[in-house]
Amino acid sequence: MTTAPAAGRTRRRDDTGRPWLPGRWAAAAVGLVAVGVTIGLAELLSALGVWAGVLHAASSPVTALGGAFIQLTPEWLKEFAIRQFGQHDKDALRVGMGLTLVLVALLVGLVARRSPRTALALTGALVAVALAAVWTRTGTGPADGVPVLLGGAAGAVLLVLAFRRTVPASGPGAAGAAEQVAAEVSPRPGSAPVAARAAGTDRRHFFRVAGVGVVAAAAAGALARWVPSSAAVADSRARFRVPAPADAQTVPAGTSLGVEGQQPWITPTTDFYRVDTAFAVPSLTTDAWRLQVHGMVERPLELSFDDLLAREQIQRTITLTCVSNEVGGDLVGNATWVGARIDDLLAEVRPAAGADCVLCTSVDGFTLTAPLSALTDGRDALLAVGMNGEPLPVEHGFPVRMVVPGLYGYVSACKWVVDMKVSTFAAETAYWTARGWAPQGPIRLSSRIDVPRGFAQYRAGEQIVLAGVAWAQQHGIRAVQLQVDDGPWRDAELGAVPSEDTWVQWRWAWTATPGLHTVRVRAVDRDGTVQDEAVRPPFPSGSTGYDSRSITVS
Ligand SMILES: Nc1nc2c(c(=O)[nH]1)N[C@H]1C(S)=C(S)[C@@H](COP(=O)(O)O)O[C@H]1N2
Ligand SMILES: [Mo]
Repeated sequence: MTTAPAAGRTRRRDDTGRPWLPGRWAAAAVGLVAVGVTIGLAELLSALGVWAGVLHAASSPVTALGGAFIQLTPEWLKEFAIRQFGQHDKDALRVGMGLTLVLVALLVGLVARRSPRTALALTGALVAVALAAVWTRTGTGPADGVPVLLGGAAGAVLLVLAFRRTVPASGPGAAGAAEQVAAEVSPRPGSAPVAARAAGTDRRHFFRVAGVGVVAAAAAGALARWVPSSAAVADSRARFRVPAPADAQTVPAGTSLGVEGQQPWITPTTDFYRVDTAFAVPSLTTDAWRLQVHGMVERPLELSFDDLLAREQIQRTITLTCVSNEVGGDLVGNATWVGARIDDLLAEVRPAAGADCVLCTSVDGFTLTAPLSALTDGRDALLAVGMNGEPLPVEHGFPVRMVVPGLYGYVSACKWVVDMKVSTFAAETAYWTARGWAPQGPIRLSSRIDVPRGFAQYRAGEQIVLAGVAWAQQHGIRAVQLQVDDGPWRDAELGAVPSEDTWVQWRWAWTATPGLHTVRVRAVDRDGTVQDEAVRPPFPSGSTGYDSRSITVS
């Protein structure tokens, strides 16, 4: 304890004896501990924040710095890294980043030995760099800087506590500390017992602080990993680039009719409906993902994510539909998926005769039974890794989900899929079928009015434009028809589509006569089947009935 301010600048000692100065290695190690505490705490706070849904994944300094580094790396260096390290270019990045941090941390400790203030300034600079990385990631906000700031504060406190004894109680800090060092090398004769005692106290303090720091950093780091690893998943997702498909469907011009208020033909990923039983979104990284394909098969197999990517990737636009969608509802969306064909995969494992279903299990235990025929009849059933040009969002099944045209999601679209067991409907029940939903779930022919949204008022003589979508996955839409009151059914204009597996936009213009009218919509598929008019609820096999609007013309 510095009980009396030092009198002279050259003899900066007090009556407790000369302050003990940690050795270089000890100092460097404490620098490591301080940076460890900073990163450990920041990672923990970030993981908790992401888990609680209040922070962005890039609030993690490691994620943010990695992202910033990749972004700032010049193209030639990236190419070099990919050439040198191939698949492991991200590991090389991680090792490089880790080494850099270790070096900076050692430097902080060494500097702190001489000048704690400079070390603090260095820590501040490190925090500033991490903050810049966090805040330049797309989607982050001011709050995402909190983990780094608090982590940095903790690291700074540790440095101050550890090196406090060598900070002069008064006088110019850095210069004073340097003088202390100078003074230390020529110990005052005769003060040895006191000095030894004081030095012992200081040393104990120093190592106690360092020890607490090590434990804190390790605990924070371990906890951060243990917090359902959404940060790790976000990191895994950020590092995955959807492969260029070997076979990409061409989408014709004119899919969108461009009516104001109409939903876009491709549903933006952020607007895509989400339905699942997952309370907390499962955390599965590409590294951890494995798919078991087994059951009634000749050659069971296991796929890693790399194995999956090594298979031919195809790109298809497919409209997904939830069986719970009400007439006119929005539990339906159209997206462009990239993935590997499921029929090829099943052909390789060779299902046994008599098998008629595939029990698909998600990493969180959700199950569904998909008809084996739908997965092997040549339709574009996919193990998808990409959605609208991006890796699957975590809530839509990252890293791998199923997409099967023509079947409702509850019997086909297993998200976070890790297990496919070829079996029989007689032997299996799945999550929803156990609750009474139909074992077979073909999507019902349906249509919807998007414009106008609800009750609408128009003036007599004004042209009223109605618009919406219709879908009949695996069958295709031949016509969409509209009926005013009890009048004849009239054909709407249809948008272009690349296949029968997507919804079709429609548009119909009508010049109104005064009065209150009801307009109804129905679709006809390519087989000539007319949409079912009977009103049915979604349970147990999908809603039916016509969507309609009341329109007042005055
Ligand atoms: N693991 C898992 N996959 C699942 C579900 C689920 O609850 N858990 N729900 C299914 C249902 S009912 C539908 S409609 C679709 C919805 O997919 P989306 O959330 O990506 O729109 O996912 C299907 N896959
Ligand atoms: Mo669903």
